[in-house]
Amino acid sequence: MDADGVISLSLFLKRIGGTKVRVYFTSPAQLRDTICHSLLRRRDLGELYIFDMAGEHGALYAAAIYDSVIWIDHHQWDPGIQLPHVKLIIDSGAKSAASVVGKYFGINSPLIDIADQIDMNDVKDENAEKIRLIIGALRWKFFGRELNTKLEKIARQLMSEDFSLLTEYDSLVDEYSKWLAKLEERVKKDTKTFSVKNLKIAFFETTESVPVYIISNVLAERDSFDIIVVLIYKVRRGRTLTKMEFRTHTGIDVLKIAKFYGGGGHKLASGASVNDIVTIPEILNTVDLIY
Ligand SMILES: [Mn+2]
Repeated sequence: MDADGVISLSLFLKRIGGTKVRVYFTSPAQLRDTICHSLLRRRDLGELYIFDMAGEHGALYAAAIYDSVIWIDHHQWDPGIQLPHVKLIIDSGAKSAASVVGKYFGINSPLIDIADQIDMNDVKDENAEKIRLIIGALRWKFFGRELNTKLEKIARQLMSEDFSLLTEYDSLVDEYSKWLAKLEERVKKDTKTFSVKNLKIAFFETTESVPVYIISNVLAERDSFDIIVVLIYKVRRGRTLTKMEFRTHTGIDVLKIAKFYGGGGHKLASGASVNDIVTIPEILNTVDLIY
């Protein structure tokens, strides 16, 4: 559901000449369910392409119901199983999944460098910043099926590599930028910092989805943190769920802590979802235990 995923889709669509396909944007925690949902009431399954997603056994077996699967990713994970018609192309050294998709399909595009910049949180040019803001704004404003449609639309617009098309999002981005400015103020005010085993740890808690790079960048102005933890608490059917995001300014391996909570990602950027409330003291204990 992020810029890397959207750009991966855009490159793929370009490769197949913009043909109509069914597209699902999802998260690692939802991947198996999304695949199962996509299977319903289909006579012919055909090919499934999965981009920019770490998987696990359940998702792999679910995907394997399709006639053939091409799974292209750059997260750090071990599929563990080999299914004959599931082709896994995982390059955990790649800056973006889009760069692996580009290489696989033999596509050269300025979009690949843009995906690299956004996924590494090292945005240098105007178009990369614009695309990051538009996708952030869409995710802030829309959800569910509507968000899915909007993200597919922008992937199709990006196929042209004509970035002047993106002016239609200007007013939405303006509105979103105002919200981002308020978020930055909240981060400055509400971040809690701790030190465990000589590691500087910063926590930001929220009840709404937030772009994690903003929090990491705002905190980088204050200090160099070894672990930045963003805790997003959501209530579903009376139960509190915790979405955790981990980043680092100092190169500490944060994949380790995400894996402890059943998540995954990259060494320098990772996340996990837990069907329960996870508090700051609990996470501090975990850091003490595993680092
Ligand atoms: Mn990615």
